[in-house]
Amino acid sequence: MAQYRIVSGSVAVISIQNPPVNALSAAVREGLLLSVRAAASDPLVRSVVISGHNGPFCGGADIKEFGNVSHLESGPHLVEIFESVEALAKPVVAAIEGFALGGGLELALACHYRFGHSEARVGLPEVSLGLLPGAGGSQRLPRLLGVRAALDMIVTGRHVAAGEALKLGLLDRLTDGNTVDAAVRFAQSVEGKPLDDRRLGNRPCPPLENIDAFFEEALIHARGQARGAAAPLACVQAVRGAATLPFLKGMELEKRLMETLMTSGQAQASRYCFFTERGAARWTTPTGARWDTCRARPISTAAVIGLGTMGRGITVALARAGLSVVAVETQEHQLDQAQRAVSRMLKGRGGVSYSADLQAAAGADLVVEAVFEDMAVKEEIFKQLSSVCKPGALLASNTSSLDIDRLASCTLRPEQVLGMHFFAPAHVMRLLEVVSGPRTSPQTVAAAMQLGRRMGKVSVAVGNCPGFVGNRMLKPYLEQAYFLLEEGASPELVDAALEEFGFPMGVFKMSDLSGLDIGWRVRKEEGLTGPGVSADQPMRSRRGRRYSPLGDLMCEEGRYGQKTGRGWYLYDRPGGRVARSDPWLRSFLEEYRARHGLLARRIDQQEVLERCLYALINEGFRVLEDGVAASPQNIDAIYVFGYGWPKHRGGPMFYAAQVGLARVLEGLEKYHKAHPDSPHLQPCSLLRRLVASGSPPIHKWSEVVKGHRSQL
Ligand code: 3H9
Repeated sequence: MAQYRIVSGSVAVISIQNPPVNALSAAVREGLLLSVRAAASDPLVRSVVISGHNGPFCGGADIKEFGNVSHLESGPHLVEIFESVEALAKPVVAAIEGFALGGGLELALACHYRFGHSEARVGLPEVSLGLLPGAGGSQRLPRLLGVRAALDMIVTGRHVAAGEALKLGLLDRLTDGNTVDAAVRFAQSVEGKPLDDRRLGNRPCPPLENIDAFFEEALIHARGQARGAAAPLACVQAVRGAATLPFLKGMELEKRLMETLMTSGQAQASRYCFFTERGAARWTTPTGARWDTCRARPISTAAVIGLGTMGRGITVALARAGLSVVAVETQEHQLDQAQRAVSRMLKGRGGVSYSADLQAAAGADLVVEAVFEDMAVKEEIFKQLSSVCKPGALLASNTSSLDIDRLASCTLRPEQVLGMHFFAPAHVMRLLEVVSGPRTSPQTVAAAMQLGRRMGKVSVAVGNCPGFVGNRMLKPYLEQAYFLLEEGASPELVDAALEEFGFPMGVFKMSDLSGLDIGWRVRKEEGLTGPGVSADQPMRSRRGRRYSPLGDLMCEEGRYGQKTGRGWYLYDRPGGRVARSDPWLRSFLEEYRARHGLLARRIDQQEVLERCLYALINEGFRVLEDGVAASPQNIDAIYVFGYGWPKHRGGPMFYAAQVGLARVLEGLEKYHKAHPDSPHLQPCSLLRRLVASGSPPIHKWSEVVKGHRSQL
């Protein structure tokens, strides 16, 4: 809806009313158009102010309508409304508080003047929904800012703070006071003034030299960043239209491009990610119980134990969220280094104190243990924390795979023990797995979930099992990648297939980055490594299933990845980042295959994708079956925000649904038949049952999962 009132005798104030973000739903569009017409025809009205009701200006088109063509098409179209706004013969001023995003900013661009609150932000984030600014934004913004600045905003979708927007010329004025009042006063001051030059649709785009070369380069750059996503490329094309075509022709191009994107699988996947991210915070158990209503104890002080890379990042994330943090590291040398690194990351901001003594954690509301991934060391720390910390304090471990319940058993407060699995670098990565053990209380989980939100994380509540959700699913994916090397693939081939799919990094580059020694240490602890020469434990088999010792052999050669300058790839120095193919590796693999009587065969990209991704997806179904994740949406949030799964492919479970569950099942059956000693390829029973019940859409899977035990 839109509210319409006349103030100061001559100013029509139209305010968009659709909480919480004033999205442009069909009813709002209807109201807006009627209000604009009313302002046009009322002789008393000499100027117009458009604002958002109760705070934010407008969060753009109503994303909930996108999946439903009949909703989208009911009511007037945004393009038509914005044309009437721009064409109005009376000055129209946008009064922007909070945010003007997507269609919201496009509306402001159709206005003749833009007034902003100093804390407002503006942007065209359509690209992250797999779209482009499709209500004139791709044509009006370049006319206002010039091609370079407009292209940057449109292709990245970034939010621009008011100060920068003023400098760019996107906002005409800022105020610290009441934006609507200021806009009304301003509107009165420009009543009767000529408007032609204020109409962006009338203006040519500021000229640009070497236009062809500029857009050629922009396309190459966007292609490099887009990792297979169509929207950034369409954004470049649309902006090119703004720079080279008359306004109306440019609008036609924008419309054509938008129509293609809007109905694409990529936009559907990106939209799904938008709601998945928000849904994770709502946090329901697989049985449908809601815990987000739980009263959680507020957390204002925290202690971080262990200041390696993870501990430092966690300290920064907590301090940035406004907590007062005690950072504890018992090794003096490491403490000094960490203190310098954390101060640098926090850019001198306070809130962190340092200590070499665990006693310093005594007063904290929450302790996050981030020491070395070693059960015995962690158990000892939890024992000490149990007696050192104040009674209500929550004790969290940043373990990436160890048993939370075992840690809880070392304390006298098992209901206050949980896992908070951060992802490196912890102050940057959005994902937080909040791990609930069998004895963790809902209040404890709720406190961690709320804290995650304060840190700007996508927090997902998960159950306790080795690797929790993310790393548990990663294991079969990695395993298949190793098997593919044994069978004839190269790291380059496997990585290329995964990068073309959209991952920022293939699996082998990723292992080089995180360090091959980490998995090696875990496998050693599990008793999996070693020569395995006995008859019941041959080299390539462990506990009756296929095993690839390739990673172990690499570590024995001292090839730990980037940190040693050599891993699956070669780097120019230890710690180097640029991966080059290594001829050594090729002969290493050839010798390995010869030693084990393996015949290298030609492996294509499709097999790489199917083997790696289907194995991962299959484990995802097992995770659902075991009740370790509450929903397929939660699994997808974990993969998109923690593991680089491309947003335009929605997440592994969404991808499985998009490929077709029957096809995934068929693929797994085929590969399991060819590799019967690889149990991760054996289709899980939930997948079979879903296919048997006609492959229902993803939001209905819970009906088939129902009845299973929940670990949440
Ligand atoms: C567009 O405009 C296309 C046009 O170019 C052309 C069309 C032809 N619609 O994020 P929050 C819901 S595309 C519907 O938690 P915050 C959201 O789901 C659009 N619903 O709040 C949530 O609901 P629930 C371009 C929306 O304060 C609730 O509002 N615009 C929309 O942390 C609160 O959201 C964008 O891409 C929407 N547009 O952040 C902006 N936006 O409570 C997308 C939000 O049921 N939105 N909801 O879970 C955002 O980035 C953030 O929501 C915003 C507020 C920054 C606005």
